[in-house]
Amino acid sequence: MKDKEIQRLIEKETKRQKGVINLIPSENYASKDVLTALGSIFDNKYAEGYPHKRYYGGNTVTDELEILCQKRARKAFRLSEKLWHVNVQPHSGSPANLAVYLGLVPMGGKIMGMTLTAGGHLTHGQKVSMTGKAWQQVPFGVDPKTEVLDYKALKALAKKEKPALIVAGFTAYPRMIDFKKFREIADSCGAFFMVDMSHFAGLVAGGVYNSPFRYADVVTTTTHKTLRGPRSAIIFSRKDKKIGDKDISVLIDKAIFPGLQGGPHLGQIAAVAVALKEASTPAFKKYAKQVVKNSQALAKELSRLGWRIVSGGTESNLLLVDTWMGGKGIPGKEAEAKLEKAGIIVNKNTIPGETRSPFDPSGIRLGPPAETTRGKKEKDMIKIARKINRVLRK
Ligand code: DSN
Repeated sequence: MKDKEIQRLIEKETKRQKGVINLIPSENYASKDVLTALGSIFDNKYAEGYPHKRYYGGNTVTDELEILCQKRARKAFRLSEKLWHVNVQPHSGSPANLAVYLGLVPMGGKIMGMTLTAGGHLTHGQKVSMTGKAWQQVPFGVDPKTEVLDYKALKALAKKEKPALIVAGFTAYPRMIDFKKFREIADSCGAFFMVDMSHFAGLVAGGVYNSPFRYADVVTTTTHKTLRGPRSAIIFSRKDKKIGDKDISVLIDKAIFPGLQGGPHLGQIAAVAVALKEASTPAFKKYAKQVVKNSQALAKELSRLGWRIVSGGTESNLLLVDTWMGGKGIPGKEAEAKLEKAGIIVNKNTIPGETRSPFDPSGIRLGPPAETTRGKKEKDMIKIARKINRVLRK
């Protein structure tokens, strides 16, 4: 590389990434092939529009690329082309979610989503996000005692508030989600049902987490978390669902382009296609299974060492540790900083019923997807848990 300054930073970051234990559950290490496709000459091309309907010439190859990526997305999640439309153009998860609301919910309408402190994402209608300014969030949390979803309470809320759309699939919820129950809740108030499977998409592809596709009208996902692709996103929408005489898939496509975005990032689309092929292999199934086993091993050992695990455990790629324990432990911010000094990267996180602030919350969020990519197993998780315990108690 001629640019020595940037080359130096790439080398410095490579060394940092290699030298730490990375327990951020939304990060991963993409393969060389994914990174090669991401940095390929596809990035030179403008392709506003969709395959065979572009606003620029020279798009014969990119049409082939985008269609192949859509096909691979259906294959990775075992979907029929008859039922599912795929949009691979969202630049990342936030515009993907925004596009679904823009397509399906009238401005000012109600979106039922989980609060940030209970584990919801910013784009599920939080006030500080555009999604909470243009639409009105109907917030829900978890049961304060069990710290898991209370479907009965959700149904009562949905019937009272009548949201236009309900979103499930969260950022810091360690448990399995019952999508069938959410479907019933959405049907009881006539709402669309959307699942944001960003965190557990790789686990769905690997067959170790409930698939939302049997029940949802729309499924969004980022591609860089458990799916182990580049930073990007996909929207899946049912071809048989309509608003009036308009297909929801057409409304969502229009919301992405020209509603929110200009030209798609074709290097990203090429890299997503590579990742989706990788996610369709038996080796990836084994990886997904190991991610869950590793999460559970980490949670079990930390719990044995006296740390409170939110909801008592995990069935996914992540766990939440209540490090504050009502004043008996240490705040999440301090825990994050201490662990980073010891070479373990985590993120501070709010916990259900948070009594502190998002900047200095009561807990930390941990997850093994990146370390599992590096080949770590349960015995390594036990060692890591013991190191975390030593550092936090110093
Ligand atoms: N920021 C991501 C996460 O870490 O969960 C969600 O978009």
